[in-house]
This record gives sequence, structure tokens and C-alpha cells, in this order.
Amino acid sequence: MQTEPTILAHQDGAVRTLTLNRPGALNAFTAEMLVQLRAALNAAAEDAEVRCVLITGSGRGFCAGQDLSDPLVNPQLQPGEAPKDIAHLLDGYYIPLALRLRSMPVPVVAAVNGVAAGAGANFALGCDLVLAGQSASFIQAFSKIGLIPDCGGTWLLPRLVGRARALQLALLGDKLSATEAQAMGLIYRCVPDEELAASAQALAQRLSTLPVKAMAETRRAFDQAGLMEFEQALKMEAVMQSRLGFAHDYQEGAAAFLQKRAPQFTDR
Ligand code: LHQ
Repeated sequence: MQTEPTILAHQDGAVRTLTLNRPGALNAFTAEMLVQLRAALNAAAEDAEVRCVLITGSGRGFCAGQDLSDPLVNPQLQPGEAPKDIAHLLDGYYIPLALRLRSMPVPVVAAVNGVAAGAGANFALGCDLVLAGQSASFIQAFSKIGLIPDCGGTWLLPRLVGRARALQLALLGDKLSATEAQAMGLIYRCVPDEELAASAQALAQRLSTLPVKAMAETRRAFDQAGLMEFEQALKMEAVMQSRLGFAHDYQEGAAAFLQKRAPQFTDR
């Protein structure tokens, strides 16, 4: 039984870094860890000092997905023992986590420091900007154990890389290097391993100085527009733009431009 917290939180200026912390199991998700991760995201969402969240893993992995030794996923049933319904884990833990991530009021950066497999890969891909070290990798491990991509994978993968490549990744379950992931458009950027932590921190600090409310709205607008006709999307943009046009950050951004000074964005 691990005594250390499974999620570590650290504040650096306006950036809250959350570190997945079960390095002995490549940070595979347990139910307790999924609860702690959601609580840490809730705390960041509610804290006005936080203007960007950065998520990474401790040790040599980012996250190996669901911990397959957890009794909740029927690792090794005894003869005659009825399997539990793994939907309970999805309904009770993964779905609330994925929804929490997708509705964060500030941008979320993933710094993928090693292997990201199964739900660990899709949790990373659900973040707004994904940076990865060159030795990191992404594996849609589900097909190898007879499951479908979860934690948002069915929605995210075709949108990120198109149906043909999404099916390639999901059906074959091959390990995709960070370089290939960047070339495919699955992630934002691959950087040398030794530069990952500093690059991710610099990116998160930069995002924290930008109009974070408009960024969260941009994510929401992209997600909604994907489900709309063109004209409907134009109308949605007008509604959102109207709201943002009354907000402090727009007035400040426009005034700062005209006054040739640096803007101070504060909306959240
Ligand atoms: C692990 C795990 C792991 C436990 C490494 N569990 N210990 C949702 C809800 C309901 C049901 C099921 O699923 C889901 C969503 C999912 O996420 S399904 C996908 C689950 N994940 C996987 O299938 C990936 C399993 N892991 C692997 O294939 C490999 O470990 C990878 C390719 C990630 C890394 O390989 P290596 O670098 O060779 O490391 P390793 O295999 O030696 O692992 C290191 C340790 O971590 C080892 O423990 P040990 O005590 O022997 O050192 C592994 O047992 C442990 N570990 N993944 N998911």
C-alpha cells in the first residue's frame, strides 16, 4: 500500500503542476488515484491564483492506464467467480475525470515524460496542449486486452488524426513514438527529454499570462462546433464573442494594443 499521495501538487507562480505519482507501476491509475486526480483538478479549477495546469508523471512513465491488478477490473477470476461490471469504474471514476479535465476554466498542458498507455494516453490527449519528451510513447493498449479506447479515446482520436489513423492506432495498439505522434498531429510538440520539464513549465507560464478565459472558451467552441453545421457554428461564435466582448480581458487587450503597452489579463 502506497503511503505517499498518488497525486503531487506544486504551485509555481500561476501554474499548478500535478504529478501522477505511482512510479513503481508507471503511474497506472487506481480508483484512489482517479479520485485524488479529480480532487486536485477541482482544487485548481476553484483556486483563482491558478491560471494554467500542467500534468506530468513521476519516474520513467507518464501513465500506463488502468491498473490491471486492481480487483475492480477482475484481474484473475477464481473458477466460478462472477466478473464485476467494469462500467462501474468508467461511470464512477473515468467519466467524471474526463469531464472535469475537458471543462477546466484554464488551459491544461500535458508534459508526457514516458509511456502513456490506454486511459493514460487518452487522458493526456484530452489536455489542451500535449508536449512529449523524445523517448515518450503513446499506446492505445485497449485492443490487446479486448477493450475499446475509453477515457474519451473514441471521440478524441478521430478528431485529432482522422478516422484512418485513429483506427490504425486503436486496432493495432502499436507503440507510437513521440516523434511520430507529432508528425501525425496527435500532439502539439516533441522535445528532447532533457528539455521537457523546462519547456513545459515555460509554455505553462506563458499561457498563464494570456487571456485564459478566452482559451477555455476556445476549447469549448471547438468541441461544440465539431457537432454543428457551419452556420450554427458562426452563430455560436457570435454569442460567445458577444460575452467575451463585455469582459475585462478584451477591453484590456484592445486598450493595451492601442496604447502600445503589455496587457494585464485577469479574467478567469
Ligand atoms: C502495471 C501496468 C498496468 C498494473 C505497467 N497495471 N501494473 C478502464 C476501465 C476498466 C477496465 C480496464 O481498462 C480501462 C482503461 C485502460 O487503461 S485499459 C489499458 C490498461 N493498460 C495497459 O494495458 C498497459 C499495460 N502495460 C504495458 O503494456 C506495459 O507496462 C507498458 C507498455 C506500458 C510499459 O512496458 P515496460 O516499459 O516494458 O514496463 P513494464 O511492463 O515492465 O512495467 C513496469 C512495471 O509497471 C511492472 O511492474 P513490476 O512490479 O513487474 O516492475 C508492470 O507490471 C507495472 N505496470 N502497466 N496497467
